[in-house]
Amino acid sequence: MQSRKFHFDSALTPQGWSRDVTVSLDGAGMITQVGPGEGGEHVSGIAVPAVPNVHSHAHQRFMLGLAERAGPGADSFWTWREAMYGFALRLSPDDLEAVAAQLYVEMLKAGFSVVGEFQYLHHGPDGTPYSDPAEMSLRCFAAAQHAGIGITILPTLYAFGGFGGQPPVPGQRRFLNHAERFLKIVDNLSIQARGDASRHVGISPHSLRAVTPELLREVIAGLPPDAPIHVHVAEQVKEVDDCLAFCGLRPVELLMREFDLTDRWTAIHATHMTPAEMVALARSGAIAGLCPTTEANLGDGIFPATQFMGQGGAIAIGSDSHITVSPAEDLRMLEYSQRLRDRTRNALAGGPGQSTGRTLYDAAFRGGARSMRQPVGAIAPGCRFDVTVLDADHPLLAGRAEDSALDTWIFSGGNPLVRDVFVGGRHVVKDRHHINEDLIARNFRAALRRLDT
Ligand code: NGQ
Ligand code: ZN
Repeated sequence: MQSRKFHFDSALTPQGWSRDVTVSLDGAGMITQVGPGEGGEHVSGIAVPAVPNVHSHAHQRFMLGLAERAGPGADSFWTWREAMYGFALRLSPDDLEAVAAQLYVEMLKAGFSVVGEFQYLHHGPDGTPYSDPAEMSLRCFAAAQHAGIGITILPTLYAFGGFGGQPPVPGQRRFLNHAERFLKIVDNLSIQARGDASRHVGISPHSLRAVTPELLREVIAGLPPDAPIHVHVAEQVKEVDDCLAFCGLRPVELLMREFDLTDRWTAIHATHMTPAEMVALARSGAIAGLCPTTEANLGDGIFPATQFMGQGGAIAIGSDSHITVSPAEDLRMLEYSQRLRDRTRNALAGGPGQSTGRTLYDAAFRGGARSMRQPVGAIAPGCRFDVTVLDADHPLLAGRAEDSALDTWIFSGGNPLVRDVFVGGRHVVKDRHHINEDLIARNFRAALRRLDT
């Protein structure tokens, strides 16, 4: 690619909102300069840094709308999980690639530019590894490339069925690895990511139910020292109770006793914490990877966001099971959970007079960039040009600018206000259309027909 320039009427930069901004890019899609004045290609609308989607299980997108019917007994997270395992056993590599590509198109159209793929469907349906044990994760790379989204692949380390190394259940057979084969997966992915700025590799120990601290330490010792680590923790009350019964500690306490958490770590959910755990997690620098629409859908509970952010804790957002795919909706759900719990308004705004949407949006793109460990998260020199452009001509944005435009986007229902999205300087969503959306949708429909949903 050539070096280029884009001109925006309005843009959110680290210095705040600026009018008439020209952004220069190098041939690799990295920002070299941001300054006042006109020049280059004019893109109409309001430019904001695109948000990373730090927690995705792409395979779950294909059960969308198929788990919302009351079961014979009481429904819970755990009955949903049984149903999800049933769906997960049916996907072939081609199916996963088709489902993930469609999902990634939807993410881009909603304003996300990077996905953290927490990928645990490693082996064939009977549990036999593919000839390349990284096959399924490589399909996520292929889907991301086709869609043009940045990806931090987080192959999942999964070995056990419960705290203390309990045996896995048959429904988990596609997920399981020992340290050696797992590190082979990481290596094979790293080879494919080398020299590609839109790909990055980390790991995701599934949870302290699925790995022991000893196994995880062995794997971490085989990784580059700054590879990101994402782990589910304390999502459900039953998980907290089982952890207490196993070792007398709660999951976040156990995680922090066993590992020295830093901003290399993202704690997914961390819903159920005591005030002391919450303060310790916030001070560790670890990012809380929140998935508010999935957490609501699965009946997890309410994350203590006012307290955690009040302690300076970093957050990021993820669409997780993809029951909804929208940064605006996840941020709105996060704010509403606090309002409903506390019977207040503007619960997460930074302070008097500050915009709630702006506080949340800043937190999500900054925390998201750290969690993904990719050079994104600001319209500033040295960052990748990952930018979401809101449609200033949309009737809902008439008379709205800057923070009020962000608040309107986040509180109005979201996605229709996103007009253009750039990833690494590539214009992947143009006037609400993704550049490959027809072909990707055709492949997705064919996969759903094969899967007979
Ligand atoms: C997952 N999903 O791994 O997809 C989990 C459910 C589990 C969410 N936690 C399975 N939202 O936690 O064991
Ligand atoms: Zn998850």
